[in-house]
Parts: sequence; structure tokens; C-alpha cells
Amino acid sequence: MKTHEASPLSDYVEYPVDEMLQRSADFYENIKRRHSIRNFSNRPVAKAIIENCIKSAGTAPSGANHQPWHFVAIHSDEVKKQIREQAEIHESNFYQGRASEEWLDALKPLGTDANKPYLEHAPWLIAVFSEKKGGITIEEKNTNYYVHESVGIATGFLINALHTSGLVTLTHTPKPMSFLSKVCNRDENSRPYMLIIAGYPGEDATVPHHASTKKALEDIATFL
Ligand code: IYR
Repeated sequence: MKTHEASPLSDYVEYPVDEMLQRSADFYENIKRRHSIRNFSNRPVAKAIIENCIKSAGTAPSGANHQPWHFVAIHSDEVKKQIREQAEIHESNFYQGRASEEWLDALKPLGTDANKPYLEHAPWLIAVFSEKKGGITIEEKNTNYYVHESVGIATGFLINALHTSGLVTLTHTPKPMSFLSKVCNRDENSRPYMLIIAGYPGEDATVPHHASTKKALEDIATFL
């Protein structure tokens, strides 16, 4: 039977209210400069930066603190090539018929297609996996809770960390994604969740107008 033990909160930092207001405004100004980029430079990015970003993702809250995630950071040209090949096969099927007309219509303003050169050009691909079974240590194989929610939050932390470090990102969800398990040597307990592409923007990187149209506060929030 596990027991409850706790230490006093010692690393909380309280800011004066004015500073808090300024910090919240600054955070918004910074995070709204994050865009999904589909044109990457092949400039290298140090592994240590990616390690720090993944460590940040690993601090996310999760069901029973089981941390039901695994990140495969891919730098190898050979592995990137395999991922591009596989993803493009699936994406071709998607764009040539598997996707509904409505879906393809929704994607038109983003200008996406089945070609995914960034999967080879970008210095880093981070495949995010969710773990069906686990626990507080890596050896455990207990039930994980709120897996999707937990991995979603960790992925958000990861994207924020990469952006804050000065990199651009793309959240990519090839459909189906199961090939990622094989390419990344994950077992059947691991389910591919998302692929994050990270690096410097290419010189001709663009932001689709459609993607920068954000809903107003009144449209996304209700204060009671
Ligand atoms: N996976 C495809 C299609 C795609 C789907 C959605 I929803 C997007 O927001 C963007 C793309 C692709 O990557 O092209």
C-alpha cells in the first residue's frame, strides 16, 4: 500500500500584481508568435536544446503522475528518410481519396499536400508516444489514467519550450501513424500520438492567413 508524504512548497515565486499582469501580457505576446511552419531550414540545432525541451515536457501534470509519455527525438538522416517515405505514402492516400471532401475543403486555406520535405530537411523530428500501461517508475506496468489528456498537456509544454527556445515547430499527424511505432522501435504498449518537427524556419517560410485568424476572447471564454 502506498502512503502519502509531502514536502512544503518551496519553489513557488510570487510576483507583485503589476508584475503578474505584465508577465501574463508578455507571455501572450510571445506565444502568439508561435506558428505552424512547413518550410524548415536544414541548419543544425544542438541536441542539448532538444533535451531541455523534452525535460520541460516531462514536467507536465499527468494522471496519478504516471507520466504516460515517451519522446523519440530523431536526428538520423536514415530514420528521417524512412519517416518521410512512409508518411508520404499515407498522405497520398489521404489527399487522393481517403479524406472526405469536407476535410479536404477545410485544409485548402492551409495549402497542405502530400509532399512532406520538412520530414527530411528539419534537424529534429520528435515522435510523441502515449503509454498504455506504466507507473511512477519505468519498470511498472500498471494502469495509466487520463493518458490522452496527459500526453496532450506534455506535448503542449514541449511545443511551448521549443518556441521559447527560439525554434519553429509543426505538429504533424500523419494518418494512420502506426508506422511510427515500427520506425522508432516502440513496443505494442506505445501508441504514436503526434510528430513534432522542430528547427529554424526556411527562408521562404510562410504563415497562412487562415492559421493566424484566432478567435476573440469573448468567443473562447465565458466568465461567470
Ligand atoms: N495529415 C495531413 C492532413 C492535415 C490534417 C489536418 I486536421 C491539418 O490541420 C493539417 C494537415 C497533412 O499533414 O498534410
